Amino acid sequence: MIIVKPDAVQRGLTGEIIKRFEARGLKIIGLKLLQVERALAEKHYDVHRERPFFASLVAYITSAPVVVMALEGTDAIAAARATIGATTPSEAAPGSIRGDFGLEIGRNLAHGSDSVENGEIEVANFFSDAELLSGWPRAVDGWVFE
Ligand code: DAT
Ligand code: MG
Repeated sequence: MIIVKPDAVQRGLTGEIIKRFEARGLKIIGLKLLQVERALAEKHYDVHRERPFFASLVAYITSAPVVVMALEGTDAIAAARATIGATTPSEAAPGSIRGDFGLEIGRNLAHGSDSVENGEIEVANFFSDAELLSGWPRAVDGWVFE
């Protein structure tokens, strides 16, 4: 589960960010633009509820539209998180999304689930079953997956 965060959408980086996951071979099974409501934001960031930055995290993710994306593929969690880069953009590797486009932790452009289990929970929080096309036959699959 990927979120192209409000700063990335506002900066016109949505296409650039989607492109990186798509080019890597990850298969898009869900994609939409939405304004995150406060309740959904608090649910999404529930593990951080007791952290001092929780309020600013909720304010940030609800501040403007986001693009959410559900991806499928070999080691999708590890691959997507490497493509996103380290949490603090100023420390993220060049070539990663955060390393190429960001500086501050509170404007770190993209979210990626940290486990398959959390990914499934997050996808269910953001998408209805009807909005997901799991396992659609992509023409290039045989050239991406062995
Ligand atoms: P990631 O987004 O790399 O998975 P995370 O799950 O640890 O990082 O934290 C979620 C978000 O919370 C992160 O993208 C930015 C914010 N955050 C994390 N640690 C923070 C900190 N020490 N100060 C401010 N914001 C923080
Ligand atoms: Mg995280």
